Amino acid sequence: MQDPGRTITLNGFEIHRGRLDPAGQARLAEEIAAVAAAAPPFAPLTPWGKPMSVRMTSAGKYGWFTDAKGYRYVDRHPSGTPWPPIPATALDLWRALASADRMPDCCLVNFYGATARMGMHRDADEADFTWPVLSISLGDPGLFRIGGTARADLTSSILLESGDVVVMGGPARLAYHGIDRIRFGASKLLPDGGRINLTLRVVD
Ligand code: MD3
Ligand code: FE
Repeated sequence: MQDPGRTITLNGFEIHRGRLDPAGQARLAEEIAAVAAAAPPFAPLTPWGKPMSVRMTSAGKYGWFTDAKGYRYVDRHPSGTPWPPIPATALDLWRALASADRMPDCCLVNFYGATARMGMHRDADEADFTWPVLSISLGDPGLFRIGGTARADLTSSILLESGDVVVMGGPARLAYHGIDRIRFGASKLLPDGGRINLTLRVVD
């Protein structure tokens, strides 16, 4: 283990604090700028017709998408172009912390502005829940809320900061989670401020 003092487990979530150093964070932010240039972020419509406050794009074979037809993975950006490749820095973290045997086929990129939030939900649109999900945080801190596998389970909160990496595997893979709010302006990493979260997923 690389720095055992900074790895903690909370409700089955493995949290690697500061796993990406500032140079790695800057490199990944540039790689994401290239993804956003090829596949511009958009605010997807929930099945209820309301735009999400988080803007999103994706990289890899599949991107996550929602509209009136519901939640699903799609193989193109709404513009019709295929999703760009997953950033190398994110794949390196997947190899080191999640699996060396199978690479992810989706990197969902979430952009949080000052008032963006993500309600409590489970990620269950993938085919095989034995693969973990890996999350990387960049920019402003976000207040992450973690529950159990039932919506009514008690929750805990933890602040995710730039460079933190979280692995959700085992029973935690189907736990409820969300982002209550971000601390806008606390980090100088991103030119426009705000928070970016990447989640790497095996979809097929
Ligand atoms: C636990 N994103 O994109 S990352 C999401 O910070 C999502 O943008 C949040 O929830 C964010 O779906 C939280 C942490 C996370 C991601 C996926 C999970 C936790 C998870 C999948 C299963 C269990
Ligand atoms: Fe999620």
